[in-house]
Amino acid sequence: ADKIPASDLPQPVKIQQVRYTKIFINNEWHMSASGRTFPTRNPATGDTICEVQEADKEDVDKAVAAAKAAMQLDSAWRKMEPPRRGRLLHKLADLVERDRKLLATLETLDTGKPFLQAFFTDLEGSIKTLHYYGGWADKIHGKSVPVDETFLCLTRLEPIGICGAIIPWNFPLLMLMWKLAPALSCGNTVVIKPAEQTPLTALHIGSLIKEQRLRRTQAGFPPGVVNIIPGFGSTAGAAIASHEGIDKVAFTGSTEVGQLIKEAAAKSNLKRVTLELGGKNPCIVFADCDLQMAVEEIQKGAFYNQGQCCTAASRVFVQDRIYEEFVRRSIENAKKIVIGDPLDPQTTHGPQIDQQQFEKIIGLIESGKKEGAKLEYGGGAVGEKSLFIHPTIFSEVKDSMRIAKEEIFGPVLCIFSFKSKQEVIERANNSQYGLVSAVFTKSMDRALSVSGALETGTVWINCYNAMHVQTPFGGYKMSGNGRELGEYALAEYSEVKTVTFKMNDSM
Ligand code: TXE
Repeated sequence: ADKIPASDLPQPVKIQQVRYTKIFINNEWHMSASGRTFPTRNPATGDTICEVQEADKEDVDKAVAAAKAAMQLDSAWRKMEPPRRGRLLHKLADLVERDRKLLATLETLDTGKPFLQAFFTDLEGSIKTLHYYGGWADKIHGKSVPVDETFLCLTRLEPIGICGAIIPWNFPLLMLMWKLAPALSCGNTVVIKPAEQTPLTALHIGSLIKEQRLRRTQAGFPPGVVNIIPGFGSTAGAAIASHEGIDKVAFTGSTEVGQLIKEAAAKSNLKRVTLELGGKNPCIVFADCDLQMAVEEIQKGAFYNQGQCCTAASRVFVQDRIYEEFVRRSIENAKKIVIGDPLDPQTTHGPQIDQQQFEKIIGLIESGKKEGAKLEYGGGAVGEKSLFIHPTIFSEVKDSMRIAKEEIFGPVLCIFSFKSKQEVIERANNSQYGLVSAVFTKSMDRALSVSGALETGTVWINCYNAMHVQTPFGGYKMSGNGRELGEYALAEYSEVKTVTFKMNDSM
């Protein structure tokens, strides 16, 4: 967005009334079985945007029945040629592109994230994910495996079946696409639960699936392939995790709920589980780095999306020789952040998602002050009765403090100082989490040796939040199980079957 002249920047669209607020099953819109609805709110204003039908167990059962019927061996979906599955994903990407401004506006209203970030990151990433897995659909194949001359062994990759997806509120559309696109590419059917705070973009995707189907020239996804059920975690979400008819569940959210989901999966039908959970991500800034670049990249990492990222740069270890200068420049850089109405293209920092998250973050900021970290910038709410929090910088943070150990999920940058490489690797790895890390240095030898030692699923060198749909993403330790994105995600949505032929006529 920095390179585009201001007059050419996309503008949010005016939304008088949100059109899609019901439960999407079998390519049709449904009222909730209980008759209940729930409000979805704009975190920037506190206003209710609209009421949404509230799915519960009964609605999940209906969605699973639809997804199961669509998965029968003789169904249109099972018999569809793989290239056609790919074309449907590409076509869906085109419809998302067509509605890009509308979707980015809905995302901004529902999450409070700045519109241009929604437009350039969430929407760009969603479209790329659909195209990428559209490309894979006809390239997912097994092997022939040499055993001995009396047998011929083949492996086949088959869909797992009905895949549940439980989505968080920080990147509602993007996290949905990370699950929907590989699941469909591999030939599965899906039951998706968006977060209760942010159901609107997911429901708009339901309308695009339905529209695709209605076009006479090109049949779309058959009914039941994609089902979207807005509702709460402890009801609809829990019903997915423990459902006997669901074969796999993919979850992004808190580590605590990730544990509940794995437990429910184990106690029900041992469904496959992939989890993308919290992080407490270390960044290591060596004295020989490009300092200004490190300051800017790390600050984006810490404050992007109001700090509500599982990848947030949350433990920044700076070598003692450049420590003071790093802190000084970080404060200067933070002054450039523009807090305001997320729909205004100038705004770079919006509100937190809801009161609960707001209070958790303020509580952690207060704990930092009490435990003796040095508050360098920000440190509290912006005004009264709002969900906005000032980007906050603490220096002199000690490893034992709560802000050093707990995932804050808010705009708080914690700066630590270190002396040696050995020491900093041990401290960086001293966490239950292991999602991402970053190393800033001009020495490639050091970058390689440190990246080898860090216990995280991703290591960024001289960059931050450099996400690509082609590369796998996921966590070590309690940051999760399995990988999303890239070729690796295909394995998370496929079963491998060995087919062995006896050859009675061997030479
Ligand atoms: O997450 P939840 P919350 C972290 C972050 C944040 C904390 C709490 O630290 O402060 O989690 O956020 C559904 N069975 N992350 O409470 O509850 C819920 O409806 C099945 C990290 O919002 O984990 C929503 O769809 N599902 C993160 C989804 O889980 C359940 C993103 C996530 O909500 C459920 C979000 C249950 N019992 C929060 N309970 C990341 N990794 O990016 C809730 N859900």
